[in-house]
Amino acid sequence: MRTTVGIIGAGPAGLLLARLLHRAGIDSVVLESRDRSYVEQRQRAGILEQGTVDVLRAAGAGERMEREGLRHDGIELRYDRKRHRVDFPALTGGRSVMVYAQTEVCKDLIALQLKEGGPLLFEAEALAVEGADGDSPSIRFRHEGREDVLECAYVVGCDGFWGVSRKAIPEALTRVFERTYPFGWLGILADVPPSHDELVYARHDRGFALLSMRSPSVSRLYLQVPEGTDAQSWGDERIWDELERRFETDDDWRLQRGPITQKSVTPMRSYVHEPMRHGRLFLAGDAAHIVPPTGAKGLNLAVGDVVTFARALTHEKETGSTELLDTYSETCLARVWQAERFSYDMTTLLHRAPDATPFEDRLQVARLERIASSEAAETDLAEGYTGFPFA
Ligand code: RFL
Ligand code: PHB
Repeated sequence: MRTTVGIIGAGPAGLLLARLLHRAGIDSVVLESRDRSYVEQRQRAGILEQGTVDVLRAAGAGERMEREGLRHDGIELRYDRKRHRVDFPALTGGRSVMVYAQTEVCKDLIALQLKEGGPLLFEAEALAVEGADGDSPSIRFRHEGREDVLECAYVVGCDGFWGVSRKAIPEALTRVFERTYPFGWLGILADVPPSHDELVYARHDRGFALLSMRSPSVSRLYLQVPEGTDAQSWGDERIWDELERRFETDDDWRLQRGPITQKSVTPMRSYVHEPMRHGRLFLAGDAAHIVPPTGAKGLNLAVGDVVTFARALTHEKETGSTELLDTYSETCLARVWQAERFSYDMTTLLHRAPDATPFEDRLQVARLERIASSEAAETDLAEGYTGFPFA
């Protein structure tokens, strides 16, 4: 099998890249190790930045998002039993975000790809990327019990943090920057209308809590828990009791409870792999970088990477110049590091480390008070949350 761009992974990065290339008249093949329903059901991100929304619309993939997505003009910060709303459009010259789940983005892109795009093979596991530093890289993969080779002009590794593509970059050329956090998020889905019409990020002495949503009738909530916590060790009532305590306010706000339909724990990590390119192999999305979910940046970074790659390859096709492909890694990393910084700041602002001292507790509250009382500080948060511009 032969194609121009071999794409490993059908998460948001791989699927959107295939769509962008298709619109630019460049052929591709997507190899995905899992089956379709697994990819469509995997609960993850919920927040799309304005720039991501614009890209999906321009790619002709925004129709259902337009109808079912919820535009959000702010978030609430909660601390010391107080509430502070951050008004995005007022602080950023009109920017907002969209609540539209990653599962739905993936469903929309898969349907479009199968209808209009090039091959998208499920249960096709890439085993290795070969010849990345030569002129004709290839992907060795297993599909329907057989091993096969996909010959490509370019390979884009969109295979997430646990994928194989990153391994094809020689260690001697690589630098990894990493930080793990001594806590995780216990996430639940519940069949109950969200108790607030915007997301609530709460700092509490017992730990962080987040109220989010999937639709007007489905809530998505998270609790900071110790690293290594087993989700099943938390009973439903205990989860609701703990959420209630961490969201407590002095006014009459109440948390609505409902049946919990899903429970899982996510570890928290910051990770950057440099460079993001080696010869004709390019890394995009979680394959190259991870952020803790507090800033809602992971999916949006993946979108920035694939937009950058699609633009660079289109430029090469139209002008013969490889200049944008050659600067892919630097271009992406500049935005990646801004998102790393923002996600780290949000995480350390709102989570309570197991060894936190009373001094650090006071500093966190002082940082929150600063955001609530200084338009400059609040604008910095609003600009970061609604998204750094694509290059
Ligand atoms: P993905 O989504 O991990 O997709 C990678 C795909 O590659 C496949 N794969 C392979 N295929 C073939 N051969 C192989 N050898 C393969 N190895 C792996 C996998 O099966 C998979 O289908 O990476 P991608 O596309 O880079 O997308 C990244 C995002 O998924 C991720 O950054 C976000 O989900 C992070 N994230 C959030 N991001 C946001 O922008 N906003 C949010 O609100 C947000 N909330 C979150 C999050 C992530 C979370 N978890 C579970 C980590 C909340 C949570 C709880
Ligand atoms: C989500 O809805 O899953 C979500 C929202 C905001 C975040 C992280 C996750 O910061």
